[in-house]
Amino acid sequence: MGACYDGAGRPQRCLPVFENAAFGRLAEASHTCGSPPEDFCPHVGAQGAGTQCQRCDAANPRLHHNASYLTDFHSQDDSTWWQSPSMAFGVQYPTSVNITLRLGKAYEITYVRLKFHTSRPESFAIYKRSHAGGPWEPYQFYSASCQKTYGRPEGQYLRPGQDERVAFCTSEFSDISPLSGGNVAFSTLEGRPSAYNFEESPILQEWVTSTELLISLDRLNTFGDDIFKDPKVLQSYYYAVSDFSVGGRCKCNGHASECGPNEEGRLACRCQHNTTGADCQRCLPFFQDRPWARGTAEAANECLPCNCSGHSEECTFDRELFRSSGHGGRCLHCRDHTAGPHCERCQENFYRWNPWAPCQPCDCHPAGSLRLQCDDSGTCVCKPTVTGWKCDRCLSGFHSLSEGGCRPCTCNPAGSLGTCDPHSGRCPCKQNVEGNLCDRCRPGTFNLQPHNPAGCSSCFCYGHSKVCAAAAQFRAHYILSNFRQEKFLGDQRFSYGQLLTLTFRAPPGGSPPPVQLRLEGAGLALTLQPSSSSGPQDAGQVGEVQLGFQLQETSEDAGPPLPPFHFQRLLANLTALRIGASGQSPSPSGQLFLTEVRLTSAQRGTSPPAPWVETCSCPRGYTGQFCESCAPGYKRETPRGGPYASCVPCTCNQHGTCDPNTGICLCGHHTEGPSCERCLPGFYGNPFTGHADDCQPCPCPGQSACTTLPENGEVVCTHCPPGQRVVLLSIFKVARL
Ligand SMILES: [Ca+2]
Repeated sequence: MGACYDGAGRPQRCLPVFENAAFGRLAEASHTCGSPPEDFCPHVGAQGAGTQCQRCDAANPRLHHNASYLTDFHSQDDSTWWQSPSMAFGVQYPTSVNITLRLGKAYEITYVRLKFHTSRPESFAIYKRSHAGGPWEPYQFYSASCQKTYGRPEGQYLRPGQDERVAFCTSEFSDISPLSGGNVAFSTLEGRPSAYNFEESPILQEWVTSTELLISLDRLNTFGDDIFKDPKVLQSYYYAVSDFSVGGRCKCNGHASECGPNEEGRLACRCQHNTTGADCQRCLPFFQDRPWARGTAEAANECLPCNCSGHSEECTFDRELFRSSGHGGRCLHCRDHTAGPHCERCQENFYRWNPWAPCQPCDCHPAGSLRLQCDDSGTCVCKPTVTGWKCDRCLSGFHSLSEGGCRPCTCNPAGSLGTCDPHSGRCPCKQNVEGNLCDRCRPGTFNLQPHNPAGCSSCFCYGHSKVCAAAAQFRAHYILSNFRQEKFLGDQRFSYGQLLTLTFRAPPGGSPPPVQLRLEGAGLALTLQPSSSSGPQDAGQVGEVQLGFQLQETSEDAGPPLPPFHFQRLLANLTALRIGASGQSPSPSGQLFLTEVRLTSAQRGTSPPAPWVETCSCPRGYTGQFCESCAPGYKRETPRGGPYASCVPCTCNQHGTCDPNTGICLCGHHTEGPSCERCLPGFYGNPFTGHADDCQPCPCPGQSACTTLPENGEVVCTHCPPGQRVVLLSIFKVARL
């Protein structure tokens, strides 16, 4: 019963020692004899003594009978007693004499015993307080007149279903005899059925609990001789108690084996089993895993610590949590970014690799993640177009991460070299392509095509224009070999950027032959390597191998490097096309046969379209689809200089147009000469002023030739017929008008 833990350290029910709780505690009495000093006369027959009166004097240490004698050491032979004033001082019903005993804390009381020095009272009652400051509750009534004095029936029995916390009234101990040494003992549990199941009866546990006891002495027993008011007789009636005992234990609810003064000097249990409070009636703050309960013989019911996983030292009891999980301690203020009733998990939007690791923020990108919570590895769940551990990057092919995720790249596949920049969405363009989406040819180029490494082809226009577009009226056309070479020579501009395909019949196991193509023309030469090869390469089979050469300066390993204009110039006047196989024979087991040469070109028509043919926008002075001609009124700067030569205005003094190739003027207005710089014979005037009437017919007979005299402007006929004279122009002019 004593130790709160067994030899193995397991908790067990423990109780403070059973004691006389009144012993040494000073009781208070409402009335005590001796102030002023008075005589009292014990009854004849008491203790066999004679009728000798004695004196009670509160001021005299040898003659006082104050309340300290109630709870001092009791000796049968030499007893001390407390005594009230006698009936001569008015002590009798309805005046009560009260004795109060404060226990200082809750006790569980087994009995209350009074040993009277005189005879027992006719009526007295015991009251208690269950807790400090509570009401006085009746505990037991002793009376020869229960109904009359206390309004209660006499007897000690309970009706079925009745509250067991009921005070009985009994007459058993109210006789006047014995005249001295009468003993009354009240057993708190006697006559109460649940006493046999005390540990399971909170009602009786409360019934025996008491912090303060009150003995109310209400009516003295007399022989009836007091009615004559004889002072000697009245002095023989008084209350006197030699011992007041209270058997019980300090109430610690099974969780302490000792009681003693606490820090404030108040009596309290020395609580074990993680309990606290004066009566160990609560669990310690961090021991809220299950509800507090009294320790019983079967179960210590010790308080259990909260499980806060080491992240909190504070918790409260949560009934709902206890009901659902069996552990009611809800931890408070979880540290280290933990959460949950036991700080057993990470806070929202935090994670850890294992239960022992510290919680770390997920840091999921707010725009790129579907939610801010990551998994145990810190990996966030990304929106469909987003990637990365924290969803902070766009997937390849997407850009500009924002609230809606990433936007798809919209690069023009023909013009771009890959996917767009994940931040700006800008596409990487091929050499001749521009625009954020690589969907426009740069100035000077046209015909955006996926197979074109530069994206767009350079305008040719014989070097006269930088502005061109795809022509509408051309269709694809293939020049096939029957080994008549001329077909592949001459003007092959329409093959610019297109494929020349060589087909070989290869022996079994043959590898692509190391073939290169050499182009010559316009004083230029160029070597191209195959840009593609195809055909079955299965070992053991005779198959066709096709090698494609892209006729473009940007082709693989084109050498020497040639600007696009010159490459086209070469094609425009192709004089030789040589196919060369270098190195060893492709296979020791057989020969390689060239079976077909196929050149993609274009000719007039509509289908399939050939957008690689240009239509140029020509500057002033040029005309033709490719600016290959001089416009009317223009001539080659170099006569017969060909399409590459510049066109300049005709120099015909505005008397006619000129031949675009030779520049020779077709003169009108009666002029002649390479630049119409002369009047025709028979005409005169100044042809350099540029008017239609610059040259006038000579006013000579038969319209013969004439001339103007430079010194005075006179016109004189130079071929006058014989016998006619010169006529002055001025006169003639007047005459003519
Ligand atoms: Ca005593």
